[in-house]
Amino acid sequence: MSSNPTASLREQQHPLIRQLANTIEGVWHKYLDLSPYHLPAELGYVEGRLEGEKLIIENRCYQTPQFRKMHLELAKVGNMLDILHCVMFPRPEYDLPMFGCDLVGGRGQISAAIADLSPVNLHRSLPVAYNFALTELTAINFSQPRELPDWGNIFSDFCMFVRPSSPEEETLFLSRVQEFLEIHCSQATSSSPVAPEKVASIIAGQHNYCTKQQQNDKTRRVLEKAFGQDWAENYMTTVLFDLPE
Ligand code: BLA
Repeated sequence: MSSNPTASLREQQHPLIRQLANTIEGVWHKYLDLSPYHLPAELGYVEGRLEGEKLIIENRCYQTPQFRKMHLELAKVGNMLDILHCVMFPRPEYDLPMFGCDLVGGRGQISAAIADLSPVNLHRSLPVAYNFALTELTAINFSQPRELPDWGNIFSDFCMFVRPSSPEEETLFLSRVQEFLEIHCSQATSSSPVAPEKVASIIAGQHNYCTKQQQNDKTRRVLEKAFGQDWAENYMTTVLFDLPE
């Protein structure tokens, strides 16, 4: 299921990033009917320089009947920084949460591992079936939980944000993300469009999600240092967190 035909940046990345990238694509291929999503031509594979090191970004992007854009990005700065970024943007006709995940590490240690299914409807509540399935998952106690930044009020109560402190915790994180994705993809494929009058509030919720994520200065700083301020702004608002129509 998760065999990966194309060689990829992940082969040179932290094992947790490689495993998570394979897991994400494995679940996507298993549950969903994927079509290509075309990113702006020049932004699929990008190289820049950061503090003398080469920054490489590799993007893969798909769409399905329920998701307007499913984006998996891998990035690497020499041997200093390894990044996995993934967001699944539902089409606004569906009351589905946003799946988001970010892994950031360097020199053999993942410093930030975050994953969530974030609600975007008017009440900022997850659909009942999600709540039920997520509540059923066994609780995990990570030894180094991390504090969300101010803009992080978009995330749900099920959000995991940790510094994994051992191979065991890395495996726990990986399997929990797989569980999130399996719940999400199976719920999504059996969901129906909402009444037309609800679409506007879902668009507004996705808009809020993207606007908050664009405030992540840590992401912006890495991109600005390698590619400049205008490029970083364009990339954050058209590739990472573009606003829904
Ligand atoms: C943190 N993101 C970070 C950090 C860096 C990046 C360097 C700091 C790591 C740390 O504090 O240990 C950098 N992340 C990037 C870059 C890209 C990226 C350059 O994705 C892309 C090219 N970020 C997301 C998504 C989520 C997210 C989808 O892209 C969540 C679903 C969250 N990243 C996130 C959060 C932090 C973070 C909450 C911590 C921010 C903070 O502590 O201020």
